[in-house]
Amino acid sequence: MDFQDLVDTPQKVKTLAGTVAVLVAFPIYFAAMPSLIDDDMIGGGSPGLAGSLKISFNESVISLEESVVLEDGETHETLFVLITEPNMNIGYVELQVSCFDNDDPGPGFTDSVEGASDLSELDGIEDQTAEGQCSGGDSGFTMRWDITDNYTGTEYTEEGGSESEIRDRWTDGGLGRGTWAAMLTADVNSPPAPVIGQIIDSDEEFDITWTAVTYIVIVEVV
Ligand SMILES: [Ca+2]
Ligand SMILES: [Ca+2]
Repeated sequence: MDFQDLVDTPQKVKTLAGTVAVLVAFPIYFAAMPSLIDDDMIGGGSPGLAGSLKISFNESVISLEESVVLEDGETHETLFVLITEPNMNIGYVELQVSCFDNDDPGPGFTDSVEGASDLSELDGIEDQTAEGQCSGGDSGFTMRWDITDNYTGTEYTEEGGSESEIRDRWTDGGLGRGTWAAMLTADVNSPPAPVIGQIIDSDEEFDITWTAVTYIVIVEVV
């Protein structure tokens, strides 16, 4: 195929002209618009612009604590209204309920607690249920919702990415603002016949902690 074949119809002539125009326009475009080019596309030789990117997270923790004493079968609704600064993302939200049943006359009648979230006010976040024994150590239960996928808050460095890609990755998508609610139900166990002179276990105290870890992404050239 020679040049004549390329230009033997009006359509081919137009296509060829378009191709040449793009080839000419591109270097001018990049020369005129350096601010549109990602720093790491410029390559070596530009101190302060090229190199690895360090991604870190400036965290703020928002928390709410309350305690409640419940009898057997009694329920308690706990509420956590989460409002963030406009530029903050939510990494994750945790609900921790702890208890320690130490008011039985002897072993074998450990209290427990059940929990069910009600996130009907929050779009796009799944409800959870959990339960746990009040038996010391790792007692009660914890629910956790990851609002930003894979968020740990751990600093890292990256080669070859762009800042906008990184900022797109570290976002909560606007989820999680509003009222977080959960219902607790106590299961209090005590010996069927009270031992004379001993205290009967009739209730249990629950410590409730809501925690939201929020962050701002910081991207630096290193
Ligand atoms: Ca008990
Ligand atoms: Ca108890």
